[in-house]
Amino acid sequence: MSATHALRDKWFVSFLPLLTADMVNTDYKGNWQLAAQERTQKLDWITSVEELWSTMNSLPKVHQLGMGSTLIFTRNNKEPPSYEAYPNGSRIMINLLKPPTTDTGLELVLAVVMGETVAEKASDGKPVCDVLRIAARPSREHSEQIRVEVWLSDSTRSHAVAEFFAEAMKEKGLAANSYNIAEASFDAAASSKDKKVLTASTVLS
Ligand code: MGP
Repeated sequence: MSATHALRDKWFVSFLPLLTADMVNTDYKGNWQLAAQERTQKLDWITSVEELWSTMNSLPKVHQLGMGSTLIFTRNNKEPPSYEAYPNGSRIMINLLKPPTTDTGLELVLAVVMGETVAEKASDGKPVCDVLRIAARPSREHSEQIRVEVWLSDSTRSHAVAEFFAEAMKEKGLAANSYNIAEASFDAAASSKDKKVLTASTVLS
């Protein structure tokens, strides 16, 4: 057996099948958190780098998970991953538009968040990225697009973390037109209006 490389924290992997507003309203009286809690499928813990990649290799590709479903990684499984559980938080949306960025970009985000490079480089060693949510988001232009959301417990770190991702993706050599990065708040009403899109160039300026 080769040595295993323990992660600083363990991460819990779960899967949330499509949850529409109609389903939440009809079956759960509009309570999204309750709906998510009941419908989430618990998969496994990840405690080492090796387990991260073996888990990723054993899971179906994001596009095969089913329309509207989400793969979720939660640090220490400490909070149910809902906006409500992150009152001081924010999220960074990373849209990976086309292959090969859909694979290499996803691997990069997983590695730097769980390997804590983001914490070291963008938040003074404090781990603020607590949730990763991955979903297929096909569009007419990009049929294989996936979206990776990184949820932060501390919104004051949001810009530095977004900048770090932009820089890391550039360094990795991913084509500038194959992804975009945006910061957003958790304010449900504002979330769609309030997305601040940062292209690779604006985030680095
Ligand atoms: P989504 O699956 O994150 O996708 O949420 P989408 O369509 O990109 O939504 P966006 O608003 O993030 O751009 C689909 C919908 O489910 C949201 O618009 C909310 O109505 C609801 N929803 C999702 N989450 C993660 C939460 C949550 O944590 N709390 C509550 N109350 N509603 C949520």
